[in-house]
Amino acid sequence: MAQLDILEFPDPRLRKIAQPVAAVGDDERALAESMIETMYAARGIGLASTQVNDSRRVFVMDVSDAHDAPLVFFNPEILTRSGEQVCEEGCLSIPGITAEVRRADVVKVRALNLEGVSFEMEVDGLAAVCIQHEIDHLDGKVFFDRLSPLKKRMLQKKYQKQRQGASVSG
Ligand code: K2U
Ligand code: ZN
Repeated sequence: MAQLDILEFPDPRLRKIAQPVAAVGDDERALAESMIETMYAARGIGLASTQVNDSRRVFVMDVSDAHDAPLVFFNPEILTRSGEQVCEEGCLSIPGITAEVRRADVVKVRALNLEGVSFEMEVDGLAAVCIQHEIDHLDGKVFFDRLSPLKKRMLQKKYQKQRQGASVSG
């Protein structure tokens, strides 16, 4: 499989809303495999198709300690969410910036797996954060959007300065 380019904020393509797949075929499985390879290469624990400029609605995740248990979620839907947690989040599309984000602590999600079979999973903690973070990407959102207007403005300025510094130093 191939490593894919990850779009970086403020690329407008990160604002596209991913569309459900009609079926999980060989092309969809190849996309998922490439996303898993790209996620590991970028040292991520999640990656959404929007971040690699693909409109099919899928994300991959691996929150295992050994980074050897990738999961694939086509057409994911959050069925229930409960509780609350605050997690320091980063994003492969917004490198170098982190912020505390408030999200549900427990989520139950339904999706199609690599064989196109529907499954449900209830998770908490970091897995729950990751699932919510990735589904936000599929809906054209980034974690900045979940911050207060002041915090969002501050971090966007910090990120822009960081990118300008990087482009000057080459
Ligand atoms: O979608 C992405 O950009 C990958 C995200 C997923 C994620 C964000 C916040 C919290 C959990 C998952 C990350 O960049 S993956 C990097 C990472 C690694 C370990 C812990 C948290 C984030
Ligand atoms: Zn992200």
